[in-house]
Amino acid sequence: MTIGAPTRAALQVEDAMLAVGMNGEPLPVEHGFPVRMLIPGLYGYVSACKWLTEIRATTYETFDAYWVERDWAAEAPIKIAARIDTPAALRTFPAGRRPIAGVAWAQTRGIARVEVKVDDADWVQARLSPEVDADLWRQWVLPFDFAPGQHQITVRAT
Ligand SMILES: Nc1nc2c(c(=O)[nH]1)N[C@H]1C(S)=C(S)[C@@H](COP(=O)(O)O)O[C@H]1N2
Ligand SMILES: [Mo]
Repeated sequence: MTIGAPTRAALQVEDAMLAVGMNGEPLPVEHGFPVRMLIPGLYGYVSACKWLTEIRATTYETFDAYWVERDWAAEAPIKIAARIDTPAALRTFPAGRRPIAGVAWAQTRGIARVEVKVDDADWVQARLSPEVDADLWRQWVLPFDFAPGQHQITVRAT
C-alpha cells in the first residue's frame, strides 16, 4: 500500500500526526501498529497510511499512490456529512413521540447546524451536542411525534 498526502496538510493541519497509541494503549494491529499517519480532514486513502515502513518526499507529478493508479482522486478532503442513526431504515415502531438522532461531521471546519425534514414538512433544527473539537463528530437529536404510516426522513448539516 502507498498513500500520498500533501506535505502542507501533514505539516500545517492541527493534530496531523504519526500515531503510535490510541486510548492510552499501543496502537492495535488493525489500526496500524506500530505506527500510522493521521491527518484530520482528509479521507483515509489519502492520509492515513497504517503499518508505516517508509515516508518519501515526492510530488503528485512524479508519483501515483495505490488508489490514484486506480483512478481515485489524488487529493480528497472529507466532505461535510450527516447521518441518521435512529430510527433505522425500514424499521417498524409504534406511532408517537421518539427521537430522530444521529451524527454530523466536517473535520477542520466544524458543524454549525443540523436540520431534519420529515416527509413534506419544513426543515426543523435539531439539538446538537457540545463541540468538543472541530475534527470530531457532533451528535444531534430531534424528538418527533410520528403519525401512523410510512415516513421519509432527511437530514442536512451546515
Ligand atoms: N497500509 C494501509 N493503510 C491504510 C489502508 C490500507 O488499505 N492499507 N486503508 C486506508 C483507508 S481507505 C482507511 S479509511 C483507513 C481505515 O483504517 P482505520 O479505521 O484504522 O482508520 O486506513 C487507511 N490506511
Ligand atoms: Mo477509506
